[in-house]
This record gives sequence, C-alpha cells and structure tokens, in this order.
Amino acid sequence: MEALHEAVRLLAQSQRVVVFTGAGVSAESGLATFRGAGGLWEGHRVEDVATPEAFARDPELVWRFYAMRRERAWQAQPNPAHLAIAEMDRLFAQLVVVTQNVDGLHQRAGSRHVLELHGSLWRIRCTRCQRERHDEQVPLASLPPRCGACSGLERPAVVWFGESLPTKVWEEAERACSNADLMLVVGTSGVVWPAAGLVELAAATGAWVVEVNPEPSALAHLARVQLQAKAGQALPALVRQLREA
Ligand code: BV8
Ligand code: ZN
Repeated sequence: MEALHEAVRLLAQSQRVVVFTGAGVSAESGLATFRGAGGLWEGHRVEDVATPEAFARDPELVWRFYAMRRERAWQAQPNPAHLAIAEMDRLFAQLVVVTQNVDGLHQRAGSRHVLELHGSLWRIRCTRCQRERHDEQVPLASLPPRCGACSGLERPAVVWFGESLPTKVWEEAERACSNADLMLVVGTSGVVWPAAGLVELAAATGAWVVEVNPEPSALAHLARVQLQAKAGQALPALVRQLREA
C-alpha cells in the first residue's frame, strides 16, 4: 500500500487540511450516490427532480423525493469514513470539511467545521417570505410543508441544479481551499460545478491533493496520490497510521 504511506507522509507535513466530500463518503452508510444508481429516482433523473422548474411544476413530486431522502438519511448512521474525518479534527491545527452532501452525517459524526455547499435536507425555506428553519421531523407533518409565519409554500433549503450556491458558504470554502496545505478529495465524481472547481483552486494555490475513491474521478489528474479504495476502509487506515506517525 505504497500510496497509503505517501498520503500519510504528506498529511504528517500539513497543518491546514480541507476534506472535500461527495456522495461516495455516505455510500457505506447505505445512502445512494447520484451516479451510482444511474442517478434515477422513481424513473426520474435526479437532475430533472432537483431543479426549481421541477418544483414549480410539481412541488408534491419534488417533496416526495426529499421526504424519501430525509427518511433514509435519518435512518442512516455515520460510517467509519465520517468518524475518521471527525477524528482528524483533533489531528490538525485547521481542518475544514467542505461537503457537497446534504445528509448532515458529517455533523452527526462529530465534525465541528462543516461547510455545506449545496445546503441541507434538515433546513426548510419559505418560498414567499424566505424564512429558513431547521427541521428534523421524519415524516414531515404535511407535504408540502407550509410556512408558520405567512403560510407560503416551503421548499427544501438545498441548492438545485441551475441555482447558485450560498455566497457566504462559497466564499468561506474558497478561502479554506486556497489556504490549504493538503486537500483530501473523498467520494466525489467531480462532475458537479462550481463545487469541483474548489479542487482546482486548492491544487492551483499549492495544496497537495489526495483522492480517495474506488475509481478515479474527473479530478484524478489533480491528485498527487490516488487511494483506490472505499472511504470506509482508507480513512480509518490513514488516521491509524497518522496516530503512529
Ligand atoms: C449553478 C443538492 C448556475 C440537491 C446538488 C459549470 C459551471 C457552473 C454550473 C455548471 C457548469 N457545468 C454544468 C453546470 C450545471 C450544474 C452541473 O454541474 N451539472 C452537472 C450534472 C454537469 N451545476 C449547477 O447547476 C450548480 N448551479 O451552477 O447554477 C449559476 C451559475 C452562476 C450563478 C448563478 C447560477 C448547482 C449544482 C448543485 C446541485 N445540487 N445537490 C440534492 O442533493 O438533492 S448536486 C448533487 O451532486 C449532490 O450534492 C452530490 O453530492 C453532487 C455531486 O455528486 P457526487 O457527490 O460527486 O456524487 P456522485 O454520485 O456523482 O459520485 C459518487 C462518487 O463516489 C463516485 O466517484 C464513486 O466512485 C464514489 N464512491 C462510491 N462508493 C464509494 C465512493 N467513494 C468512496 N467510498 C465509497 N464507498
Ligand atoms: Zn413564509
């Protein structure tokens, strides 16, 4: 496992680490990835359901998709990859998790600094008065939920295809990625933009990139080290060896 030793060697020399994650880090928690299942849900392509147009056309259909995602994420447990990433909080002066995931499993595993580029299943926003609230009710009392303040139609506070990412989160992620000594890229196909651009930014500003993925992603060309393994195997091994380093 030469690659593992090389990854540990680079990590041991790093102070500022960004862990950039995608759906693959939650795969071993039993949550489907986007492109693994062919990105299909009830015969719909995810890109066709996770859009503002789909919500305008059929809010019930879109809410059924998100109610199902909330149910599954609620029943899922953080897996050894999430737990190892949370463990890494204590091993580095600065560690930020920049995730494309909306399942909240990094926070449930104990990671203290998580930037959710694409929002969260556990936040709901009113489409009329924009009031946003945290909601972990499974199942939801009513579909679609209505705003308590103005009784407007509420939506999941996630970033749909065609929508821009939350500015504050994006700017904080850009800062962390351009200052990183090392970026761990875990479980992402690297096809969704502009999130994938953060890996290019990290590499361009001098970070070592270490990719953890059973198969090379679209970002593999940026990786100095490629760990072709499942996150649930590779990350605990990295942390074990770091502790001994
Ligand atoms: C925007 C929230 C316009 C909802 C999601 C260039 C620039 C800008 C935009 C674009 C562009 N090119 C194309 C676009 C449009 C689009 C886009 O990127 N489309 C893709 C499909 C080509 N981008 C957008 O629409 C973005 N918005 O740009 O708006 C704009 C621009 C400027 C100003 C105003 C407006 C918004 C994108 C966000 C969409 N929302 N999620 C929800 O989750 O329901 S994206 C969705 O895909 C999830 O967040 C998911 O995380 C993300 C990315 O997928 P991955 O995480 O990588 O998951 P995937 O299944 O693809 O891969 C899994 C990987 O894990 C695989 O590699 C697999 O090998 C690996 N794996 C499997 N098992 C394991 C494993 N790895 C480790 N261990 C294992 N056990
Ligand atoms: Zn409202």
